[in-house]
Amino acid sequence: MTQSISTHLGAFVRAESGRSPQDSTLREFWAGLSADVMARLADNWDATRKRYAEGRQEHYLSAEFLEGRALLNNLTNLGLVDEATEALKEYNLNLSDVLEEEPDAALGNGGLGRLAACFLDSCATLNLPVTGYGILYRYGLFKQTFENGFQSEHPDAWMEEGYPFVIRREEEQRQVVFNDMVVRAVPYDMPITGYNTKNVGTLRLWKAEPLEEFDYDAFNSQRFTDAIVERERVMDLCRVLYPNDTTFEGKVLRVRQQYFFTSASLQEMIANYQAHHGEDLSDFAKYNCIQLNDTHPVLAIPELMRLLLDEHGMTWEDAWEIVTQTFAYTNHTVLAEALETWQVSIFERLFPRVLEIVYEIDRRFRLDLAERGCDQGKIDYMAPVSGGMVHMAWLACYASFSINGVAALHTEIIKRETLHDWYEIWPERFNNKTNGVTPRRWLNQCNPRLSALLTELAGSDAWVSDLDKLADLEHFADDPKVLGWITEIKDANKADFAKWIKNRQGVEVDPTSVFDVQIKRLHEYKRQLMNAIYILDLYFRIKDNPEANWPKRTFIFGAKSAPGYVRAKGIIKLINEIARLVDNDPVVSEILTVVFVENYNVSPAEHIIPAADVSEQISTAGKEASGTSNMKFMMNGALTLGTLDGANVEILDAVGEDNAYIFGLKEEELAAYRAQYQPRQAYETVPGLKRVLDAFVDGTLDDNGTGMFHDLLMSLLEGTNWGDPADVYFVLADFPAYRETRDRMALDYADRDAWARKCWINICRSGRFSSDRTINDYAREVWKIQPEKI
Ligand code: CRA
Repeated sequence: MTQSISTHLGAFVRAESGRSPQDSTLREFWAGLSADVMARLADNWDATRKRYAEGRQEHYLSAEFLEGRALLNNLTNLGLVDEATEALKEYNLNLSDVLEEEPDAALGNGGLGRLAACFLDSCATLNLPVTGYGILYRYGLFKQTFENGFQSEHPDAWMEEGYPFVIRREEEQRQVVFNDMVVRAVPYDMPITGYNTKNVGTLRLWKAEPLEEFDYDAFNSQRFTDAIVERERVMDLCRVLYPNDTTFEGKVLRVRQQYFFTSASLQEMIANYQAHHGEDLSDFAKYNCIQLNDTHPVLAIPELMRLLLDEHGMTWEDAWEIVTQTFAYTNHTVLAEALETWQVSIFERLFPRVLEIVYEIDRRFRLDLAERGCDQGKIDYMAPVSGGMVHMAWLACYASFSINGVAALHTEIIKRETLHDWYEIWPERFNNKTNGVTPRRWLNQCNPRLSALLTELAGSDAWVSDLDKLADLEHFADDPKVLGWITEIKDANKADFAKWIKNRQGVEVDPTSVFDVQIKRLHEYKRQLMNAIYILDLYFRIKDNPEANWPKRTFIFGAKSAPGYVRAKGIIKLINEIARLVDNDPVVSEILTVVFVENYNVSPAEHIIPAADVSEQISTAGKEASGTSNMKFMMNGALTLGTLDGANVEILDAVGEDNAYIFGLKEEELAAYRAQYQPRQAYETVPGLKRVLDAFVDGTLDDNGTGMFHDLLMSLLEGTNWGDPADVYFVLADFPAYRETRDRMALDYADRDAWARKCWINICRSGRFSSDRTINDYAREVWKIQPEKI
């Protein structure tokens, strides 16, 4: 199809709305334009799928894909942005208004899910034969509202009104058998377009459906409810994404979800192999590699064994050989509470045969370790099954040929601690793959002003698919004209954000103030609480001395808390209370604004990040495996205010100490510090701290009688009744250094040229943090795949 968008747009919109375009809604224009895009990529998509099916492929198994919106990404990749803009003008519509109609596909919680989405984008752009497999959740991550400052959660029925970017492939359905039910797994495919390429990759999302729509006999004999209940039991499987970030949810339904999508995906891989390479599966690992995105898809290991043994008649030894050459495992966290373990009884109930296989893996593992001379204590600790639990991470480590962490520091920590015993026995399996983010969405699309400048200075847009090219532009750091442009661009982006947030939440922000941003899931280790304490302290300092020359600042937050994570919810309420306190003060509100962006998600991030001056990356050292918003901010010329944690370490390496603001205890210092740490002493002696912390409970701030703020205070000063020490995350310990560094940063902002210079160096040195670099490393070192350009 080569005709311009304007030729067809009216017809596509009519098909969506059943009305003339003049009477159609913006949403119907979005749907019509999206349908046009799908029509345009169909042939290449088909050709790509066929091509990838022939050779060696990588399969990315992930319980989460946080895709966000698709239309702008696809229009950009197909080179259709200008045409779409023109076509919409004929109806007096703006492309940006139409784009805002699209719901976010929020099939993920946070970094891990968004990473999977960035990876697929890079694989498409690099023409790599990679397919993503996940679950078509009917409800994505909950929608967040604030009710009187408290988080409240609402269902996100993201595709209920129709979603043009997935295609149901009825004919490729599979069956997944549980002990207590048999379900149909129906694939819904989402095309993943790449930049400057015809290749179109695939994200395959499985939906669970009953074998029969409902039991007609039951229905006929008036047992309506029985007929419906059975059907709903199956539909429950994919109903909702578990809203936990890192901490894990011990629910049978979650294990069911994991088995459901891994089994369906493996069946497809085997069928595809046999269609192209014959019945004999001996060479399966030659043509297939499977990346396990954390432990959520680890059931694929015993399930592939089961399929090879029971359905394809292989011996244990041959099957195990294939399995151990097929799987690679990525660890995303060192937080103990996130290492999934499941009760044996759950497996027994859902899939006894898989349990039998897990026990056999366990038996052989124990023999293997005994032969290596390990003592019984160590064997019991490392065994896949112990204490009535199946340890998914241990199973992953035993069966995978590659085990990687997601930033250099994180990989060192898993080698030294989390997975140390495995590292001792199989050091060659361990490798680092520092995360990355796609510069298409996170720079080219979300920051058109900066992108235009980069393209102009570089003389082409080649940087969009080769971000290292930005290094060639670094010399402009000494060009005052360019520094002026950088400042103008940032200011224009900040004005856009001001309009957007005013429209969304009615909040007024001053675009000339410093925009200081922390956006990420709400978790104690990420220390949004330390950020809040700083703001409250600043509030008091301004009250003490209103005449001083305080720089104007806007503090921006975006964060969802897991619904059951009470303390995280307390921190949300606290920040909202501080926002109110500041806003109600006639003096301080002239200088500070605190904005908590409601329902933070991928598309709000696209509005926030280009407008940021300061990127808050302040986790307790050693706790944030990588972080990925740190990279997005860097690309958009925000300066990092951070600890030496996760990928911050590598950002600092790239830009140098003059171009980042680093503070706080280092990971290797924490253990010794803990031995003598007395948070109460910090509370008594660090100037200003007592007044701030007392304000939690003395009536300055109101938690509406919930006791939440008292609990926050106690978590810092007393520890908890379940054995945590006081201030587990060293908030009060790092506070003085944080305050000093953050104050200094705000003052530095006044010299806009010097500031712009630092921004520019951050932008030009962000090449290493493109997910293209990460994916090239995986492709070369782990997956052993080559580009297959159609
Ligand atoms: N919560 C880490 O905490 C990391 C992402 C992606 C996380 C982040 O630091 O950037 O993964 N871990 O690697 C995780 O989900 C289950 O563990 C995350 O998103």
